[in-house]
Amino acid sequence: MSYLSANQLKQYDDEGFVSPIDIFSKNKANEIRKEIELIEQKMPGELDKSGRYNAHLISPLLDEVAHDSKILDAIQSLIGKNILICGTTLFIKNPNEKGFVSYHQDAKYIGLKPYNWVTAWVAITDSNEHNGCMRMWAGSHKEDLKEHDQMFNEGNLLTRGQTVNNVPIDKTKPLILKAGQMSLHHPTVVHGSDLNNSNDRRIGFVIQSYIGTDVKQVLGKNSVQLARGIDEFKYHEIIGRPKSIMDKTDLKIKKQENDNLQKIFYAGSKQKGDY
Ligand SMILES: O=C(O)CCC(=O)C(=O)O
Repeated sequence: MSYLSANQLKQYDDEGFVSPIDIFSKNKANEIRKEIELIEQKMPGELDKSGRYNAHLISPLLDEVAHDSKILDAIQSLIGKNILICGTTLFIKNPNEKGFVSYHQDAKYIGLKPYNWVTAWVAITDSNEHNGCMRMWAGSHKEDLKEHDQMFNEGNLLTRGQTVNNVPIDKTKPLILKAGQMSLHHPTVVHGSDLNNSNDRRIGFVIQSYIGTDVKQVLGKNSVQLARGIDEFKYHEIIGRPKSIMDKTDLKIKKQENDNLQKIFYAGSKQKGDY
């Protein structure tokens, strides 16, 4: 039986996302926030810019989130029982900073094919319209990939400011989450987010993405962790899980993975007909 209800599955099919889904208590979300802030305090810069990717490789608590059985039950309802974790991203918007995310489709630049994958956005703090929650263009996942401009604009949290223009804002829906809830979104749904106008941080820990074992990386190389089931295709190298926080070897692995990821993101920009 599917972990997601018939209504939730319908929402994903019709709109390209499902939200909100209860996962953790507020206390657990706070504990996770403290672990993130401990790393920021002990290793300034480690989680900034390209360092915000794959923090689960140096944090046992974030690793635990990525392997959480409730999250995996929901993912299994969408992509099947053999599941790999192909990366994570911390989307942090601090108050008084100009952070936003331009409207884009993940499938445009992540290089994962076929689209048997899904992104889980786990709210570590509340996420709402005041502090810049994600907004989804409902139903846009049913159309082809769209043209994206590369804007490289100030404050844009996307590497190259990939932007779909002329998004009908009245057709977008805010994904309002309490700390400890998550949303799931489809690789081709158009989405973005506005500024954080609150006095606190907005933190999302994003498993980007959970992929079926049949999914290849066509723009470069990703290592993965087996989250559930068996990897009968073995398209990717398997990477270990952290035993302690900020372990030296794990820090090197994270750096290597993130260097590979930058190559994927920039390879995406050179594709013919792209951008
Ligand atoms: O956190 C945000 O505001 C945007 C996140 C995003 O684009 C994503 O998870 O794909």
